[in-house]
Amino acid sequence: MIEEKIEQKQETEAQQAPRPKTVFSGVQPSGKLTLGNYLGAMGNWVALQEENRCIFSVVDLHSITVRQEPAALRRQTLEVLAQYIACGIDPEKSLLFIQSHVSAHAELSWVLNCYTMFGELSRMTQFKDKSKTHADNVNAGLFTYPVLMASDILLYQTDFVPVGQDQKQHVEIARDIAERFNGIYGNVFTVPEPRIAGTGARIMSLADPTKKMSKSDKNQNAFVLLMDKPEDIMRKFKRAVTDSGSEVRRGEGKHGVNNLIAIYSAAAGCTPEAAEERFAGKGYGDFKKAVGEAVVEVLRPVREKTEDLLNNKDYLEKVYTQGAENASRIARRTLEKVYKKVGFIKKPF
Ligand code: ATP
Ligand code: LTN
Repeated sequence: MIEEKIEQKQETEAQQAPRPKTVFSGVQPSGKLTLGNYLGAMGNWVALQEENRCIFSVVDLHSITVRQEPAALRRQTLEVLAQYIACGIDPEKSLLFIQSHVSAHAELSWVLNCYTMFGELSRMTQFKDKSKTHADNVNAGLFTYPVLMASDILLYQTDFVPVGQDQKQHVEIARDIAERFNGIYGNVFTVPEPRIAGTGARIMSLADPTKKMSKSDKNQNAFVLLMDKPEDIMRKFKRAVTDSGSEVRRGEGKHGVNNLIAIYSAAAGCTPEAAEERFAGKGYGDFKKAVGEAVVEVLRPVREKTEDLLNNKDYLEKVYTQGAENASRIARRTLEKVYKKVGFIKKPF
């Protein structure tokens, strides 16, 4: 009798408990990850694992919108997976998988292509930028990139998408596609919301602080890599472009100092105001050294753990195999619903 009551109580509590929110994000294995990727994306995912259902993918399908060398792509894919774990993403708590292992992404993407307008895609700033930087290869995949990203997000009925500032527009088009589809067929997709990092949301190049820090920059001094050695990190910050002034204080047009203060506060875990106070009366030289040291300390465990994991390929294989199985199961449910809604005959096997 008592047991029954307890069971009943547990059931009611379970019904009343809010559904955990689903979080989805991804990084392209298009090169070596930078401090920008860490502060704008992965570094912020760790805390989300405690209270949400988190799904993180290494989005290799996206990366071939720009030509990749096959052996390097394979290496980088494993390296990104290892770096997810090294940053503190726990495969026991979060689902980690490689995008090309779950065919539903490409399949949903085709359907959603037919619900996305040419004009909408033409307005995407990433497409416009990449068409300029890769003028010799403006392929259709580069154009429909946001549709594949919408598919990634919508397949898992995602509530939140934690990304850097540059990806906000892509999450917004995913919302528009979801709302359009739901408007025609009823509630098929959860409409996702972007979650943009605070101070780390847009880390700028150390060589030209008016440009985003990007792993595909030709200038090696423009970015800090997660795998850079401490002496390289210190050298890159020492050379970082600042402004003509001398005060460590943010200000309009002070792109270099603004960026270094953002990096320092994100790495040292303080507010930009506290960073300014800490360096009041100090020169740029001392400040740049302190920024370098703070970054070295944040990245040291990530680099060491990544190196360990890359020596344990069996473990990584286990993680991505299990991840692909679990992700496929969830993704298939949404894909079947979509196929049914648009009028496809149920698959016989
Ligand atoms: P690429 O240079 O090849 O276009 P990328 O360095 O921009 O790549 P992505 O794989 O496209 O990296 O981005 C992965 C995540 O990192 C995204 O959430 C993106 O918003 C974030 N991110 C990338 N660069 C920065 C940056 N400079 N500052 C903050 N966040 C960033
Ligand atoms: N386009 C993203 C990577 C990405 C992504 C996603 C991020 C692909 N699919 C889904 C969040 C959710 C980028 O960072 N360049």
